[in-house]
This record gives sequence, structure tokens and C-alpha cells, in this order.
Amino acid sequence: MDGKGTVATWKDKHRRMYDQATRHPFIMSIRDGAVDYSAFKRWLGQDYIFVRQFIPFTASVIIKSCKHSDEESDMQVLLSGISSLNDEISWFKTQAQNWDVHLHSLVPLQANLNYCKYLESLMEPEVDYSVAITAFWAIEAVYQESFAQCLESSAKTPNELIETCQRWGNAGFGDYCVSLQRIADRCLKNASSDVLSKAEETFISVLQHEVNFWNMSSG
Ligand code: HMH
Repeated sequence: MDGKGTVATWKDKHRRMYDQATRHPFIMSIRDGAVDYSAFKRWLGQDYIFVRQFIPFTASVIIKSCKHSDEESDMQVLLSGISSLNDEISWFKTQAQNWDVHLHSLVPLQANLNYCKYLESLMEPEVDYSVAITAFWAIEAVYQESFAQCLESSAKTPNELIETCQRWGNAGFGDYCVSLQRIADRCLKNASSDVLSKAEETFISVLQHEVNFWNMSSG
């Protein structure tokens, strides 16, 4: 074995899909300044719906963490994630106003419905903590890596989208993703082969849902 954790091994093994999720044409169009604003607005509204569903999912991971992990530090990391979601919901509301997106009349599109339903399935008590935390990490990491690229010095991200990219692309959010990855790696190290293969499948499913979500946004 090299010193790599399981998560990094899976990222390499499924590199093609990981890149599809993190370098999607929609994100690249923000990065190169050619973004279609109607697609951006569609993404904004749909992501607000998604994040509202993501909150109960994060709560379910906290419950699993209490039951199945004696690491007190897990709680600290997870709780910091939940508390920033509070701020995130307010942020979506302000952005929606600025972009003239009407949140109250939004209809979730199919890829969003599918993703939210998948999140619900991961909230079941039977789902292992290792599996749920792997999903949690993957969901956050895809956004972090995607938006961080839009902030690189060579990026031509339009000024009015910088704040959005900073929301997930900032260094603090990057550290948070590393903390989630460490928790996932620690759990997976002690997991049975059954749980391990379920967690790997979950990682792949999250990537697929993320790709579908970007596809839906770009229309
Ligand atoms: C679809 N994936 C999607 N939306 C988000 N806001 C995140 C991940 C990160 O929280």
C-alpha cells in the first residue's frame, strides 16, 4: 500500500467521471467568461431547491456520527458544515433577488428530483456512517473543485459571478472538504468489504448525479 487514503484511490480509479463532474462544460463556461446567463439562473434556482434537501441529509449524517463514531471531532466538522448552510440559504435568497429568480414559483427539474430522492435514500438508518460520510464528502468536494477553478489567476470569470465561485471555491471550504475526506478515510479504513464496495458505488452515484445536475442547469 502507498500512503494514500481510500478516497484518493477512488478519485484516481474513477478519474474520468470525477473530471466530468468537476470540469463540466457549464463550470468551464463560467471560467472562460462565456457563460449563458439563463443557464446560470436555472442552476441558481435549482441549487436552492437542492440545498434545502441537503440540510436534512447533513442532519442524518450527524445522527449517524453520534451513534457510530466516538470521534468527537467529527461532530465539530459536521456542525460547522450545517451552520454554514444557514448562511447559504440566506445567500441564495439574496442572489435570487439580484438575478430576478423567483424562488417561490420554482419547479424542481427531473435531475434535481432524482438527486434529492437519492439523498433521501442515503438518509435511511440502515445506511452505514462510512457510506453517508463518503457521499457527504463527494457532494461538497465536487463543488469545491469545480468553483475553485473559476478563481484561478488564468480564469476569466465575469465579476458578477465571482461571489458565487468564492462561496464554494474559497480556501476555508477547501479545508472543510479535506476534513470531510479525513473522516471518510478513517471510517473506510476499518470498514468491511461490503461497506467498502457500497461506499465506492455511492461515490460513483454522487458523481453521476452531479454531472446530471450540471447538464440540467446548462439545458
Ligand atoms: C448539486 N451539489 C449540488 N449543489 C450543492 N450546493 C453542492 C453539491 C454543495 O453543497
